[in-house]
Amino acid sequence: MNRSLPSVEDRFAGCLLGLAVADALGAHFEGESPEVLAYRYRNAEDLIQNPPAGELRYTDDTQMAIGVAEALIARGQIDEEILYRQFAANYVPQRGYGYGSRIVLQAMVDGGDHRYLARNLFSEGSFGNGAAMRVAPVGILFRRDPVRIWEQARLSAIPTHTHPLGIEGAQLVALAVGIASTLDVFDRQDFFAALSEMCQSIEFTSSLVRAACLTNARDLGQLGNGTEATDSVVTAIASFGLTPDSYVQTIGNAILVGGDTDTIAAMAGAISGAYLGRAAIPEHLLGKLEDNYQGRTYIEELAVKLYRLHEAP
Ligand code: F2R
Ligand code: MG
Ligand code: MG
Repeated sequence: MNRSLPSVEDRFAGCLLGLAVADALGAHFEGESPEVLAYRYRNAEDLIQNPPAGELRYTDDTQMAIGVAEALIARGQIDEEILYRQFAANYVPQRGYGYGSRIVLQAMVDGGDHRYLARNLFSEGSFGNGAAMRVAPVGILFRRDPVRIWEQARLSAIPTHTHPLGIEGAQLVALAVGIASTLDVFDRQDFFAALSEMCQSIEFTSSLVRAACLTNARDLGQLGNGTEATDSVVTAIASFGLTPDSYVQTIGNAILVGGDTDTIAAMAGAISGAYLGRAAIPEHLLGKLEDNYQGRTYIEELAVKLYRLHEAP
């Protein structure tokens, strides 16, 4: 399909704002079943055209992505100490954090042994999707370097997610963002092949194979809709892969899957925004996104700073 190509700067804004808008919209439906959502909305378009009334407030997904972006801007790459500091400085429990992340972040704020907690709260650490939901700034900044994306995404995960599947979920989302942001034309088989090439676990590899074969958004739920990385990361990637030319379809279908709707939509929205650019995000949603401290304007400023970093010699 012919399309007017977004500029690289526009893709940076599309990625960060695409994440925030999708997270904030998806948050209204968190925990809902796909059956109830199908009863309320005819399809993705219907959902997007009829969003809940009032301001769209983002959740932990965007709050932590802001921390990742700030850490990258501060050092040009992930620096463990800076990332801890940003996560702690931005911690607002009311944004709705995962159980494990809440405990680890509170320890960062209180000066507790957060490293020990991150490794031991769960056996082998967390495999929740909390590292994947916030990693998009890594993918867009290192967009032309898959090996760097893979390593930087790992570093961005470990403050809270040390389990190999929690880390790999983040690596896959970052890579999907990076690849999408470099494409003029989308080729589904090439896209999934590039992700599978880097993938190490059986869990994600088999899920990517299934995602590459999906032909109908109604089947997205087969890939999962929960808070574990293996239950949500590939669902989000597959939603983008089904409708690469429409941000509306991509995040609408991601929400209609139900369950962890803010996070599945946030990951899908970041990838879609990186491919389509800011203009693909409906103005009526963007205009409803909160714009107070660290709101829409601030997120857009972060995107500009990340872009300048990307362009710097
Ligand atoms: N938590 C929520 N939403 C519910 C609360 C929202 C409510 N409206 C409110 O205001 O409070 N959303 C956020 O959590 C998800 C990200 O979670 P994260 O950061 O990965 O947390 P955690 O606890 O590390 O992992 C999530 C769950 O996965 C299971 N799990 C993880 N590792 C495990 C292991 N090694 N063994 C067994 N189970 C493991 C646990 O059940 C974890 O609690 C996002 O949806 C974000 O939006
Ligand atoms: Mg959330
Ligand atoms: Mg969530």
